[in-house]
Amino acid sequence: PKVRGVRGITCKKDASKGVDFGVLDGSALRVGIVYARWNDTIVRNLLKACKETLVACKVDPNNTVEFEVPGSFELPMAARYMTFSQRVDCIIAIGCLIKGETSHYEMIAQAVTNGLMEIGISSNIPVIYGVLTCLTEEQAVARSTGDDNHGIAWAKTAVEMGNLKLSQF
Ligand code: DLZ
Repeated sequence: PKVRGVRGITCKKDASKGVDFGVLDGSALRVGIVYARWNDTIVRNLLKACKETLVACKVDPNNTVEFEVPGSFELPMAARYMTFSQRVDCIIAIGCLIKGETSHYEMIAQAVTNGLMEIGISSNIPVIYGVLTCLTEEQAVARSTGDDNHGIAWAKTAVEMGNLKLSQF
């Protein structure tokens, strides 16, 4: 099936795995990225794929700004700081939570998920949920490397949502 996307771009829907984003043009966008240092190797791979995809979608690297924070729990606060300036059209929050032996993981995952959604809704700036929540390190590696590197989809989602935001004003 075909569905109408933002600004008349037609996107193909792939029933098996989310959405084919079609041709994305992010040349008008200012993009914020916040990322966590915990699980650094994983996060760096996600960040790299994300930034490469933004460029492939014509986002000008001079129109991006990055904040680094210690862990995923700090991502919502950093995203909130980024919204204050109103100088970004979308924000991508990148982190990786890997389950340990206690309930800490569930607590942080829930707080971060709710926090990021709340910041997007309250600021009118779309916040892309780029946090891997994995049971094992192997799961995290699989989702941060190769064609299944989730940073690719997060960048495309940011461009689509940023354009949607711009089209509302
Ligand atoms: C403390 C902690 C733990 C145990 N695990 C992770 C993790 O897997 N991924 C992550 O991004 N951060 C982790 N953190 C750090 C917290 O996110 C946070 O930085 C600290 O609790 C300080 O607020």
